[in-house]
Amino acid sequence: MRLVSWSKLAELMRDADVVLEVLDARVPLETRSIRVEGLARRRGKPVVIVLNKCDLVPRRVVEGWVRFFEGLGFKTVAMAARSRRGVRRLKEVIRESVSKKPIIVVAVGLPKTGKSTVINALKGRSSASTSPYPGTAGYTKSVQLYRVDDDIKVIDTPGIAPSGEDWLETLIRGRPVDSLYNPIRPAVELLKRILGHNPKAVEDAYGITDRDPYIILERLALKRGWRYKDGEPLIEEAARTVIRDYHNAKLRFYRTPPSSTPG
Ligand SMILES: Nc1nc2c(ncn2[C@@H]2O[C@H](COP(=O)(O)OP(=O)(O)OP(=O)(O)O)[C@@H](O)[C@H]2O)c(=O)[nH]1
Ligand SMILES: [Mg+2]
Repeated sequence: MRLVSWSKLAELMRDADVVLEVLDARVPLETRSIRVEGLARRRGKPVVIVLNKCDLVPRRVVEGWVRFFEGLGFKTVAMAARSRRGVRRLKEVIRESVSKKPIIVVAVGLPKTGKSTVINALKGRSSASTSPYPGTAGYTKSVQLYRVDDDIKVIDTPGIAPSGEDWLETLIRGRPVDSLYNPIRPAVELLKRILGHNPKAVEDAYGITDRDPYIILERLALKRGWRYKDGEPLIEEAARTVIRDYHNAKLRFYRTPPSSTPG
C-alpha cells in the first residue's frame, strides 16, 4: 500500500499556501498528526483542521471538538463530506487564511480520513477516487492537483504513515485489512474500545449480545458460517470483518473531547 513520504509532504507544504489536516471526527486525536502540524508551522503555513465524517458523531460532540481545536489555535471546520455538508464554510475559511490568489491548498491526513471525498465535495463532483478500506481499489496512490474553484486549487495526497500516536489506528489504517498478519489482536482491542463507549454497538451491528471480544469473534464466525476444516470458528475472518465494519461505521463508535462534561 502506497503512502506519502515525509520528504514529499515537506516539499508540498513548501509550495502550498494552506494545509488542510483532515481528521476522522469519530477519533480526532487518534487521527491527528502533530508532526504534520509541526512541519506546517515551521514553513509558516496556516493549518485548517477539517473534522470529517461528522454525520457519524452527535452534533454536541462535534461542537466540543471544534472548541477543543479552536482552543489550540486552529481554524476548524466540521464536515460531512460524503453528503457535502460544510463545503461553504470550508471555502470561507480557506479564503480567510491567505490573501493571495489562486490559493493552493494541500489536503493531508491518515489513510481513510476522507481527504479525497473532501476534495470531491469542494469540487461539487466526484473527481478524486475514493475507497472504503485502506489499500483497496480507488485509494489515493499519488499526488494530484484539482481545481475546485477559479481561486482555489487543492492537492490530494496519499495517506500519511501513522506515526504511532495510537498503535491500533497505526495498525489498521497503515495496511490493507487482508494483509494484517494477526487481525485478532487489533479486532479485540477495537471491540473493547467500542463496547467501552457504546455497549449496544455489537448487538446493533451483528445481533450478538456477548461482551467478551473473543466470544464475539467466535459467535460472528459461526453466524456467518466461517469455520476451519475441523469445524472450529474461523475467528481471523470475523476479526477482519470487525475491522472493516469499524472503517465503514457499521460499528458505531466515537470519542468525546477531553474537557467535555457529560450531559
Ligand atoms: N460517513 C461518512 N463517510 C465518509 C465521509 N467522507 C468520506 N467517507 C468515507 O470514508 C471512506 C474513505 O474516504 P476517502 O475519501 O477515500 O479517504 P482518503 O482519506 O482519501 O483515503 P486514502 O486516499 O486511502 O488515504 C470512503 O468510504 C468514503 O465514502 C463522511 O463525511 N461521512
Ligand atoms: Mg484519497
